[in-house]
Amino acid sequence: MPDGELKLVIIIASDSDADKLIGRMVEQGYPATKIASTGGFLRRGNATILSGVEADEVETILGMVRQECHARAEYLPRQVLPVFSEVGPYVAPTPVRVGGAIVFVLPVERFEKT
Ligand code: 2BA
Repeated sequence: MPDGELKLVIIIASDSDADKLIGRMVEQGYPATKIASTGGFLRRGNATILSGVEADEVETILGMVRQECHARAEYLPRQVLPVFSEVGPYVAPTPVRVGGAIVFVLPVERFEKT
């Protein structure tokens, strides 16, 4: 990896979106590692992608994330949601954001490849 300023991009996405995204990243020559993960709120499987890139490549990756990971609302019974577990017999489904992506961009202090 070249000596410019490095960033670690961490992307949390649904499994299906992450598969499409990682396919595109690798096709376009960006390094990527996919880790199986689980959302703390919904307890559903999702995927975390790690990509160490030059600072000026971050926007390109974010563009791919926006194209491949679309948020939508899913209506879930309140009983399955941890914050609404103490409700009465009638419970209206609650909209929850699913899909889309959560992205963190971190500075990389040091990178070594042995
Ligand atoms: P989960 O924790 O399973 O959350 C799934 C979705 O449920 C969230 O979508 C959000 O719309 C909703 N949600 C989460 N906590 C909630 C709460 N206390 N009350 C009401 N609704 C709540 P996203 O925000 O798109 O997050 C998708 C996944 O990204 C999360 O799955 C989690 O795995 C990760 N994530 C989101 N924000 C994070 C953060 N600040 N740090 C680390 N991971 C994060």
